[in-house]
Amino acid sequence: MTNFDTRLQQLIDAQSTLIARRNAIDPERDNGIFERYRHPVLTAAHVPLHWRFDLDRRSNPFLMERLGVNAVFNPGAIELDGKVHLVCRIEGHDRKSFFAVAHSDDGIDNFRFQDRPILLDETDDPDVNVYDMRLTRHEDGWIYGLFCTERRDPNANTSDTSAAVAQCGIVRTRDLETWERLPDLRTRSAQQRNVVLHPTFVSGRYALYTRPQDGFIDAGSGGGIGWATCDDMTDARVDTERVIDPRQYHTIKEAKNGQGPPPLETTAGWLHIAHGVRSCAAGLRYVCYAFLSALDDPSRITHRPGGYLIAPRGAERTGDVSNVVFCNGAVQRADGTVFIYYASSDTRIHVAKTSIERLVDYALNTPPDPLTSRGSVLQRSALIDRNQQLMAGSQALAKAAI
Ligand code: M1P
Repeated sequence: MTNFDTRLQQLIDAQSTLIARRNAIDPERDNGIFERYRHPVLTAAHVPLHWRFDLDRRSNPFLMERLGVNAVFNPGAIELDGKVHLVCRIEGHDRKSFFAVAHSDDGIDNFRFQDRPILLDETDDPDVNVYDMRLTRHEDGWIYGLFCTERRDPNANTSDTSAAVAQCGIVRTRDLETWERLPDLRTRSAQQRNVVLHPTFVSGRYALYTRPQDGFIDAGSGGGIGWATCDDMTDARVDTERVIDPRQYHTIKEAKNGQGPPPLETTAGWLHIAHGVRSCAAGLRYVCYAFLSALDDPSRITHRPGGYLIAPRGAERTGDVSNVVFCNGAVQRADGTVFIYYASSDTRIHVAKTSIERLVDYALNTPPDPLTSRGSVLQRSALIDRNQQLMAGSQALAKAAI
């Protein structure tokens, strides 16, 4: 065997072992709300070898990775034909992101990338970078993918090579194989990210969660999760955006926030997963949180459990952009199981398993953020008082006071 053959076999074996590895719930991180798994479900190392290496021994005798993959993260998620499909954000060594579909039978193990990356059609204003697709199975029969399209800011000085404008790109598909590009969403806001299509018509119109913002990074005077409606997704324009979930001082969403996946329909209301961002000495910290809105009016928030639902833990804390968890994909299966796909530190994808019943309980019964330290102590004292009464009558419960 030549070095080339030996290396190729090693690469194939390592990737096969990685893909076949069974994941397991991590018992040390049990909070009753969801289960985390020990290993990420997708990483850069899962990307097929023939997407990265030139496999021709004549042109690549050292079997080098010619088109490296830096990260696989922020997937949209959907169940199709009984399998869980993730439309992942893949970022190459060149910093460009693109989309590719991976699927798994059970939503936890053996995610494999399909065919080849998605080659999106362009609009008249070509995208420079695309990322973070939200997949919505709409009641009109289409699966829509709303994503961020980023281009250089046309008004930036020549010397400014980082100013960008983010807007919402739109595609639709029926099978995750053929994608029809539609015109970008038009709003009155300078920038848009994290735009998500609601799965049902609301008063006969398409409804969108938006995230108006002034600048590329800063929400500025904008920010918050907005609500807008439009008549037609093939020419999507909104006149007004109303902020339904604003940023708030000294909370997990102080700097900015954004809707995650399309909300899940439950008997108690629409269950939303979103991300909130705050500033700290280490930079921006991204966590996921949840809220519930009314079934008959998804823009009316009825319950706001305080604090975060998912924050980065352990190895999740580090990566390309550390201290980040971000979720734009979740799948609700027929038996009520919910898989929340979240990425850590803009580097890899994890799954958390829960159920609709548990998420609804969480949303209905987790107290709201009291907004002050004193309020927080009063809230916790009330819990302690109730528990002490219970513990006084139960030896088993009394052991909890260790
Ligand atoms: O780097 C963290 C996240 O930053 C952006 O999120 P937001 O629009 O809320 O600022 C996005 O670029 C997202 O992809 C990224 O994970």
